[in-house]
Amino acid sequence: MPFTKKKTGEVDAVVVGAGFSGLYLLYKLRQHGFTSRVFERGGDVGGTWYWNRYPGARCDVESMQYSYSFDEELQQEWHWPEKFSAQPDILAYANHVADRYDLRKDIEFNVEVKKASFNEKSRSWQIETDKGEKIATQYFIMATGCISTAQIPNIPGLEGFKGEVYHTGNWPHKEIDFSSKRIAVVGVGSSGIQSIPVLAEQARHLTVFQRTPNYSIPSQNEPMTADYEKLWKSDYASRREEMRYTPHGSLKDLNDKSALSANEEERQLTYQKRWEIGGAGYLGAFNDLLTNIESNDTASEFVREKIREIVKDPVIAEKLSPKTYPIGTKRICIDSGYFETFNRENVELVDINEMPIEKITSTGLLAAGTTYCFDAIIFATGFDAMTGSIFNVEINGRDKKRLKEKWSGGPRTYLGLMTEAFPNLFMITGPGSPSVKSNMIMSIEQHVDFVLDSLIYMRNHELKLIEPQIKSENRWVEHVQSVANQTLFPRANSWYMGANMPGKPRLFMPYIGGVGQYRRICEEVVAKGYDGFKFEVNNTQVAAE
Ligand code: N01
Repeated sequence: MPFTKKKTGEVDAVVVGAGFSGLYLLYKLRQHGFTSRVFERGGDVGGTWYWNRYPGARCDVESMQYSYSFDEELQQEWHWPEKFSAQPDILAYANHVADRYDLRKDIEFNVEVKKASFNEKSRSWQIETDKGEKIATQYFIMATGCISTAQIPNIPGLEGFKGEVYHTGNWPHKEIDFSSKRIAVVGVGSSGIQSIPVLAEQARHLTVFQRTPNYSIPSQNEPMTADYEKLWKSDYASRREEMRYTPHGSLKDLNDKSALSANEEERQLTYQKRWEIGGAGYLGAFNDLLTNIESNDTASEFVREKIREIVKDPVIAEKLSPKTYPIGTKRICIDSGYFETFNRENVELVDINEMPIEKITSTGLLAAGTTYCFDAIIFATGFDAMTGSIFNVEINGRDKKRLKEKWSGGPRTYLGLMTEAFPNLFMITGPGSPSVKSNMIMSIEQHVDFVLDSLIYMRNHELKLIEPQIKSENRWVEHVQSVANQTLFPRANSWYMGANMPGKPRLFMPYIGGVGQYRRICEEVVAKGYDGFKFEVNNTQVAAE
């Protein structure tokens, strides 16, 4: 379908972001004859995989599963070189998709959307970009990703540091030669844990500043074998269908047995087997690891024991052993030789609970009176997750209501897709949906399909606006929290809880009820004529029957 604007300056949909959400949205909007403009602040497609180019960046969902399923030809033709893909391969795939469906011509790169205001009179959105352009659109779709707003902590003195400063989530687009350099890495989440082993091999000396140690499971990554690829490709469509109704949107071996029903020997054997297989499937060893603290303790202790075995210096091993939160309640890390790295001569660990960072100096860092000198400081300090990239755009809904104010106590959505008083604003994998607790690409596809089905429904019924009913939104917000409260997740100071950002409301943001369960809820909502939403035909409200 050719790209034709409705009339000068006005389109059916404005999409923010050209990551995996934005690309698929554009494909579907075009396929169904909706005009659109896609704005991307980066210089090319790929979203999170465009920005996160740090050494060692890799996906922790298996390649055969972390990819689009919407086109059988696409999934048959693409070859993944490894079981867990490295960032350059995932970015190459995003580029392939953009080329294959000729998407780039409708994406405007290096353009940031700054403001979006709902116009009561025209019943449409007015979008403003950093280039000063204003665009009117019926639908406004945020495809900005969940972990896209990189955070550097507010440590005094950073601006005076004379060396190089990097953030893993905003990595330069060129090779950096660390070979003669003394470098610091601050932060040991997934990004730190992936980059530290690679940086340690490159740098003269590496000092790791750790606030909270993390549980990490070896990825046991390996080259893709022809047999494994064939196994998937011979049966891709039915495997994808099965994935759509699983708890995490991926096929994993989940043991439906409590850790406490097994005896000690069986438990140890089970954990050992999962450790050898590698990856996040470790958490599927028993069915109650994320709901029962006693069960969780057994899985946590197994990993601590592994750390003690791997790390030669017992003092460092203890420092690297997480003890303050249950395994899995912060995003589990998947590594390639992380703990082993601390046996290297050129690697040092600083526990900032014992040695608090006081300030950054012109030559390095001062922690508890000790001066450390560095040529480069790398912040692996994470993101303002789930809401950060939404708030980067000033969004004003009905009666000039600001989204940031409405969400000042935490995000409020219906199904993680829409929020009341902001008609025709959709969020792909928004807070309150499985999003980061799932195989993201499967969740993106489900949300984009939902949005397009809604747009088609509205076109067929000559409806102008869609918006959640406040009572459905309130019920959904409560449901998201009540499901989370039945788990151990609220016990950790995680970014899922907003705890990594000073002043951010503390509540569990993604929906943890399961990808399959969530999909069934969405299907039921649609089957009941968009239950919980209300529509407007010009100025007349119509509640879903
Ligand atoms: O960020 P994080 P990330 N002083 O927030 C520390 C996805 N991802 O970029 O734990 C000192 O997890 C902070 O300490 P603490 C994945 O979903 C996926 O690593 O808050 N330290 C923590 O150690 C992941 O979960 C992949 O006490 C400070 C670290 O910085 C998410 O992105 C790869 C600090 C931040 O860890 C985010 O991961 C990479 C301060 N002021 C990322 N502030 C894969 O697919 C923060 N820290 C594999």
